[in-house]
Amino acid sequence: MTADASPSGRVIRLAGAQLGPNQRADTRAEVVARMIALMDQAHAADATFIVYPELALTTFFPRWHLEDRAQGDQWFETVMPNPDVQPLFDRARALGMAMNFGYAEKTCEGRHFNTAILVDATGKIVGKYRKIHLPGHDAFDSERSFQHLEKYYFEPGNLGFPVFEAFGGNIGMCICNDRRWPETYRVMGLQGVELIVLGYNTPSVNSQKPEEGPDQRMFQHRLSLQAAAYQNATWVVAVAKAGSEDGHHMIGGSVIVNPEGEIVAETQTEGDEVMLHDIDLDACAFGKSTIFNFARHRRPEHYRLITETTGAIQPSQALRDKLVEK
Ligand code: CDT
Repeated sequence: MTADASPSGRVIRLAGAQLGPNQRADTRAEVVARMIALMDQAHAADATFIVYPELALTTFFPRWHLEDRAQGDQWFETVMPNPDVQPLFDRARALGMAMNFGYAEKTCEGRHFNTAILVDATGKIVGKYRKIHLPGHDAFDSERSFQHLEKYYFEPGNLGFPVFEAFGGNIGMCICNDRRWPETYRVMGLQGVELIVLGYNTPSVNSQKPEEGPDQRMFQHRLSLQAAAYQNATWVVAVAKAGSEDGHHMIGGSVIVNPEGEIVAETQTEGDEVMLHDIDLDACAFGKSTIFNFARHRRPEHYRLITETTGAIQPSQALRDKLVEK
């Protein structure tokens, strides 16, 4: 789906590059070749910024429990770019294409993160984000119909939710499950974010609730993104890795959401597919200066619980007294 070009001066022609499934046996070289093919399509359509999914280079490996955790390092990158990924960087630079993609990162200190990077049109990494909201569990769980071991393979990100001045605007990143948490977007909203890019791998069934299937998952996916875009007056671009990886199905439904919360582009398949839109960054200004003018309307003195507590606490008179402004 393509939308009309905007008359504004700060317009990015953006391509969301949904990936179909990466099987466990697929090599990095095979996946990178598909990513390059999508980049070529995006370039032919005049896009200058391409967004790929979470853990784009591999299968969604947290579904696989390896007794020996260290064996999981086969799915991690220790250097970026590395020889497997260099062809993608080379093609991006040759085409003058900026990009964002996710990968499993192992640092030189041996720490493991679920990471996304922002790369400018010269091939320079200008931004990095490490996933903060890690869903799932940290040990094999026989009660689930399949595993989701992000807490086993990764530690929570340590870079906060940074916003980068890039491509003429304020650009932020988050990853998959982060998109379900309002805090993710508001912290970036408070840095004036105008475009949030994210990738996801979302199983189409809840492993703990079989009646929660693809329709409900798609509804909650869109609900989260559309609410966040509207409430922070920002563009949000969400790109799936979709389809069936070794028999494990994931939803598609990659979307571009405008600052009014409306979906303006959406993929139609569960395979490799490019969606396009002209992202007018100036379209954020109205919401940011009116109903969501944070400086004018926010009341952080009443939001203390958000940073002072993690889990919900029981209401009590003592708590109510504590929350009253004195
Ligand atoms: N990759 C990822 O974060 N997926 C989660 C699955 C949630 S169920 C454990 C998501 O929020 O889509």
